[in-house]
Amino acid sequence: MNPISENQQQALVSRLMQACGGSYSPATRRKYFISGPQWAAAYQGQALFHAPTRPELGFEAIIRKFGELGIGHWATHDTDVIPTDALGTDRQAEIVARIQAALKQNGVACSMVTTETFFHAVWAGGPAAEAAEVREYARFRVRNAVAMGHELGASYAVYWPGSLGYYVQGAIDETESLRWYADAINAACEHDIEVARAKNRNTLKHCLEAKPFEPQAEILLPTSDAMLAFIASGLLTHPQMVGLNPEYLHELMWGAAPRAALARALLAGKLFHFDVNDGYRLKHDVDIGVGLVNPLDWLNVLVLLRSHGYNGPFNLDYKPPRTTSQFGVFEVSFPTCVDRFITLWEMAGEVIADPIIKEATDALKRGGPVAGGHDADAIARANRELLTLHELIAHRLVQILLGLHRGRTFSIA
Ligand code: XLS
Ligand code: MG
Ligand code: MG
Repeated sequence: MNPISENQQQALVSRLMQACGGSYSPATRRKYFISGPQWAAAYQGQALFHAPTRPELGFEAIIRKFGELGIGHWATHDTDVIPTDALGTDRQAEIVARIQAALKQNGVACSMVTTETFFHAVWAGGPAAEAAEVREYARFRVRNAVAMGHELGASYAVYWPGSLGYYVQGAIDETESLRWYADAINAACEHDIEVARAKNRNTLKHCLEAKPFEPQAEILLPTSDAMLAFIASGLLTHPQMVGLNPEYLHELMWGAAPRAALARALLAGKLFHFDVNDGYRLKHDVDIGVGLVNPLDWLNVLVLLRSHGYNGPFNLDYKPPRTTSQFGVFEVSFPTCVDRFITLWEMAGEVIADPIIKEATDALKRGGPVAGGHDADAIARANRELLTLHELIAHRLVQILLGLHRGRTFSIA
C-alpha cells in the first residue's frame, strides 16, 4: 500500500466527507438553537496523560468558523477569552469589544457565559474555600462574568462548580462549603438584577451544572438532582432565577438514565440549558460528540424534550478527539456533530407523529376492561396482552432510528 503524502490527506478527508453525504446547509443548521463553546473548538487534545495534538485557536477564528458552518451561537468561559490577570480591567473591555465585532461580522450570537472556577491555582481549595479572600474573589468572578454576559448579549450564565468538594475527608465542613457556594450564586443573581435594570435587559438564566466526579475525589453537588435540592434548600436569595444545565454524559457517568434526570428537571421547571455530548456509563468525562455512542438513547432524550416543549440551547459541550487534526475539527468534527443532532431531533419528530407508537401508547392508557374493585389478578389479566406493546414500541423506535420504518429490509439470499 502506498503511503498517502501529507499534502494529500486533507483532500482525502474532504472527499470522504462529501461521499458520506447527508449534511445540512449552514442556513438549515442555523434554525436550531445550537451553541458551540469556545473551549470545545479551542481544545488542543491535552489531558493528564495526553500532550496536546493540535494548536489552540483564538475566538476570532472560532467564531468565523462557527458562522461558516451555521452554528448560530457561541458560548465561553470568562478565561477562555480574557487572561486571568485582565479580568475586570480595561483589557477585558477591549477584548469584549473585539468579540462583539467578531460575532457581528459572522452573524453569530453569544448565548451563554460561564465562570471558570476550577483551573487556576486560586481554586485549589475550591470556589468556596475557607479563606474569605478566595470567596470574595469568586464573587468578583461571577459578577464580572454576569456583566460580560450582558455586554455580549447572552441570556444564560452557567456554573459548573468544578472543585467544590475534596480529596481528603474531614478537612472541610460540607454544610459550610455549600453555604459559601450559595453566597457566590447569590452575588451573581444580585449583580444580574442591577446590570439588567441598568441596561434594560432581562436578567440571565443562571444554570447550575453537576458532574459526579472530576476534578475532585468527592463532589458536594454531584448530580442534577443534588443541584435541584440545592436550589430548593433556602440558601439562595433568588431561587427562581436559578435552574439547571444538565450535561448528558455527566448524568450517564454516575449510572443514571439521562432521560429520567431530564424529566425530573422538566417537572421542576428547571431545565434551562442542556450540554449535549455522548460517552459511556460509569467512566470518566470523555465528552464524545453527540450520538456517536448512544444514538437510540439520544433519540429518546430528544423525544422527551420535543414533546415537552424544551426551547433552551443545545450546547455542544464535547471535545473533538485528539486524533482529529485542527483541519478536521471544522471539516469533520463540528459539522458531523451538528448534523447528527439535527437528524436525531427530526427523527424525534417522526417518533412523536408515528401512528403505530401513538396507537400503542393510547391503547396502553385505555387499558383493558375490569369490573372494578381491587382484584389484583383481574387487573393484571385485563392488561396482559396490551403490555406487549412496550416491546413493540421499543422495536418501532429502533426501526425509526435505522430507517427500517421506511421499508428498508435486509435478507440473506
Ligand atoms: C466540564 C464541564 C464544563 C462546563 C462549563 O466537565 O462540562 O465544560 O460545561 O464549565
Ligand atoms: Mg458541560
Ligand atoms: Mg463533560
